[in-house]
Amino acid sequence: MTGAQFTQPDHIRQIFCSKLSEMYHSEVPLYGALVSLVDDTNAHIVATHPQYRSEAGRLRVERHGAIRVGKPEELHTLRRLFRTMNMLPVNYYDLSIAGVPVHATAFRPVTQHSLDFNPFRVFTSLLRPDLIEDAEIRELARSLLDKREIFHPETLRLLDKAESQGGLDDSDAHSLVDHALLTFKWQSDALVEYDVYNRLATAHSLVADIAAFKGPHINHLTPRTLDIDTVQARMPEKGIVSKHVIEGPPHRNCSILLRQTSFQAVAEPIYFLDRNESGGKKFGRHKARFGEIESRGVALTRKGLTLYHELMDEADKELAALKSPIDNATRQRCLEKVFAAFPDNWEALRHDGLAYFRPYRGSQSSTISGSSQTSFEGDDGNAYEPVTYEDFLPASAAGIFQSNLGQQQLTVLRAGADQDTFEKALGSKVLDSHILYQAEADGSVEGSSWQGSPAGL
Ligand code: OOG
Ligand code: NI
Repeated sequence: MTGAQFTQPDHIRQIFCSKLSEMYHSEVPLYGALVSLVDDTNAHIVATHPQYRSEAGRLRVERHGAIRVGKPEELHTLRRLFRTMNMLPVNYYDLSIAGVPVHATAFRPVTQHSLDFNPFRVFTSLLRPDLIEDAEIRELARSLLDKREIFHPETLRLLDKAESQGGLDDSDAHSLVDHALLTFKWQSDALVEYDVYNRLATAHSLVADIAAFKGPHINHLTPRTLDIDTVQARMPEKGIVSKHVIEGPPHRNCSILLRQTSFQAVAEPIYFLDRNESGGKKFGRHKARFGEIESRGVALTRKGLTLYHELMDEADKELAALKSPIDNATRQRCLEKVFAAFPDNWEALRHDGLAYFRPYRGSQSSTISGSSQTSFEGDDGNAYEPVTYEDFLPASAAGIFQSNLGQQQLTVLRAGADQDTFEKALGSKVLDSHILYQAEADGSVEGSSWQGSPAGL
């Protein structure tokens, strides 16, 4: 078979994303309510702000999702799976900083062409049993994970085939998507008894979420909105209980990085094994799955990120000094005040080297939330536009994890980052998003293909 007969990896990603979203709609109906609120809000903004019109299509399908796996081989196979969809691991995220015993990467398209076609990303965490303080629970989790197989044999066969021939024809591509979805699906039959689940949860509810189940159910999907403040404010109207605060930077004229909020995870029915009754089940509940929304701004350079972290630290200190629980309005007011020190016009951001910009591409203007105008003339006389931030923020991710895992006494060890072990499990290095953004700014990104391996993967 020749390359021309293979299904485009970008197309496989598009099918996978759309089927996953359909599956999640049916599994978590509240996600559907959130998506229609986001679609409504976006439609209103697009109707009143013509600069967004060319991107309305991308907005309707844009999603990111997240899964959490338990053992190195699982992460390794996920890398092979996402590779068939042109999704590569970008950045290493150490969540142990927030007492969450996982480290992570995001699989995503890496070229502008691929991102424009369909920007689907999956934040993928791997459990770090070494951070579980209690040795017995650590071993329990390890032995449960050792015994499970999260991939259908057909998924594994098709991955071998894709790798040996260099691609998949249409029927194999569809079959791969359908079998891969089984891994992401919710399974209400737990792998363990109720008391085993509870023991795992005493180490960390995340340990139970990963090790007590047969598979790494997709735990959220996230549509992108042009007005996150409005969606957050309107969630109660739709009977959606939102997370208390929006994570990330404040609302600005020139949006930076990523702002996120979610609704609280729903308590779903689970049937635990019951060792007293042969074949019997014990009914219980587990909270893991939620819906999230995001709004994306310009990608910041290392210099811009340093300033961002300084200002976030300053705001966090101010907020920590307040006695009362912090509501979203208080948090946003404080952030807006502190972020007055972060330039808020495109040319200043470009001139000061705080954010990434590329030569203006014409009508395909960037979908930067909340900004009235995205293309501009630099003081060198050239036209520019911002490069959208396509990644995640560890502090925000930790906030999202925590709001959905409940307030619990954290007993995990804080051993620091361990990127080497993560990359060994993955079977490759993670890409550095700064290199990708810089290449985009320089106009030097080559189209990525199945065979081509950008940035030396
Ligand atoms: C992942 C949380 C991280 C985000 O948007 O920052 C994430 C998880 O809860 O598994 O998805
Ligand atoms: Ni997320």
